[in-house]
Amino acid sequence: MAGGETSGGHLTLLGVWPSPFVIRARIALNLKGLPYRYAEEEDLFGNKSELLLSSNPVHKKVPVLIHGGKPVAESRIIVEYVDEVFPASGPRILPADPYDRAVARFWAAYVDDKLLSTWIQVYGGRTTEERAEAARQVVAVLETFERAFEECSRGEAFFGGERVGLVDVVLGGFVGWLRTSEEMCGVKIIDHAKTPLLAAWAERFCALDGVKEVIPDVQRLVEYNKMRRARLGLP
Ligand SMILES: N[C@@H](CCC(=O)N[C@@H](CS)C(=O)NCC(=O)O)C(=O)O
Repeated sequence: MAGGETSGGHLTLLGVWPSPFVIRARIALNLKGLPYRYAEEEDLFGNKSELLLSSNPVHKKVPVLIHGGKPVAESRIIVEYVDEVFPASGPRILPADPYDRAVARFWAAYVDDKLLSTWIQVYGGRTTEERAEAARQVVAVLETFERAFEECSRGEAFFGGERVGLVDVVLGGFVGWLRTSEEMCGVKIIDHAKTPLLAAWAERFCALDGVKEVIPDVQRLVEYNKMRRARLGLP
């Protein structure tokens, strides 16, 4: 099926390339091997497209997946949606066992509740010291993920075990940004000495087909962050 056509109609993803939320939705679609049209919002912070405003009138944020004309918003919901709607396409992202599924959802939520809220100051903190302090706090959050990896992976390559699962996709969307921390504030966040399992996981995950194409290059993200900071009047 070409041009985004699937059994329930065309798939279109509205996004912007640097967004960790969009990246996770793209990873899920890619890993499932689903054809979709990717539509980049040209001016997300100045002039949102009519399609975005009408598809996600509550949050007005990307990503939005439009399936056969019906919008699905919120990245984690999109990841779960494509896995549920296309169970036979590609590998399953959600575990079959209800307890394992609950655990995966717990850690996926922790990415947004804790990692994102801590990291946001690395991105938007006022001074280099504020940003470096936020980066040190992110390292502490990753130490928690190091322990979670040990528990969830059961000695295999991914949080999902032998195969990529929900936590891999949700955390994986952030890896590009976590890798830019050293250039942004002088503190390395993905640190082989402090979180060796996670550092090895990040390399393994980013080398996968369907993932490597959508994780942005560090220098491109650094330049993007400089541009956003200038627009926000941050030094
Ligand atoms: N909880 C949302 C967050 C999405 C989000 O924050 N998207 C940002 C781009 S990274 C956005 O669209 N921002 C536009 C705005 O704030 O107006 C999700 O998981 O999809």
